[in-house]
Amino acid sequence: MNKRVKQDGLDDSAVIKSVAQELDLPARRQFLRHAWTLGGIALLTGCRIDDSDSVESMLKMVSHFNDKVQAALFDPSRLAPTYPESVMTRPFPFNAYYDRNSIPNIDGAGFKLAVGGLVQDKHSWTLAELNQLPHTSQVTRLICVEGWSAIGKWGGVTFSTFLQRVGADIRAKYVGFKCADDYYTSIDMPTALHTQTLLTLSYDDQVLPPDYGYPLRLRIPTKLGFKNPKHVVEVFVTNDYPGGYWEDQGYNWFSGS
Ligand SMILES: Nc1nc2c(c(=O)[nH]1)N[C@H]1C(S)=C(S)[C@@H](COP(=O)(O)O)O[C@H]1N2
Ligand SMILES: [Mo]
Repeated sequence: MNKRVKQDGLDDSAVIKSVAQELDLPARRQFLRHAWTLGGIALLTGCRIDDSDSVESMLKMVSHFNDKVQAALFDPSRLAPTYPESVMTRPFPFNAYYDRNSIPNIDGAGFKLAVGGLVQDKHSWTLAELNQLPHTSQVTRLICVEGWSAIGKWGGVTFSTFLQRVGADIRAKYVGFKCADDYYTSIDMPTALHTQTLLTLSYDDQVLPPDYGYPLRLRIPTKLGFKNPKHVVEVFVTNDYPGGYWEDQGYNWFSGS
């Protein structure tokens, strides 16, 4: 990830501590065991991630972690902490592999979400159709591996509801996402079906702004920020490992709890 300064003034250990404190004891132990994937590797390794040497060593560490072990430990009933709106981070940080000038400019009126792979119904969804599905919202923390975190409010459709509507084969291993920029990522099916995984259409009760992924992003509070794709244009269900933009450069694929 590119060089940047932390955006919300929190220091690394404060981030780790405050997340850990939200958890009850068994979950906290679990969290602390996995903290280097959850809270940003820098937090535990003491690697500064603003110079390329330590990014290298960080990536090496990450690649030792076994996705299968993490998947086996995954408990779909474990919830990410939620917060009152009063502690939302304002302004909420923008992050992407490019700067603000390059945010994709998407025409919502013509927008369609493509749906592919192991699903019964492959019709593309307009925003109006998506807005007709039942909506919910969450105030959760987005944790970026670069060493910052922020609390925001996202609204939209519980992703499992959407998967049900399209007749997804939930025995499949992966759900993949393609974005309007060159970004892509993928998640395991248990995470796709997790109750807090949200097909997001709004931020802070407003139409999702371009910064945060207009018109559609996946919000997955049990995963690191880079597994929360913005500007999603296609969802597909597959048994073939789809990888991801950062995952294919060495970042741990599971990256979550
Ligand atoms: N399409 C797309 N989605 C993306 C990214 C990106 O560059 N492009 N960056 C990821 C990373 S690394 C983070 S931390 C979050 C940042 O989300 P935010 O801009 O809403 O804070 O988006 C993720 N989703
Ligand atoms: Mo990130």
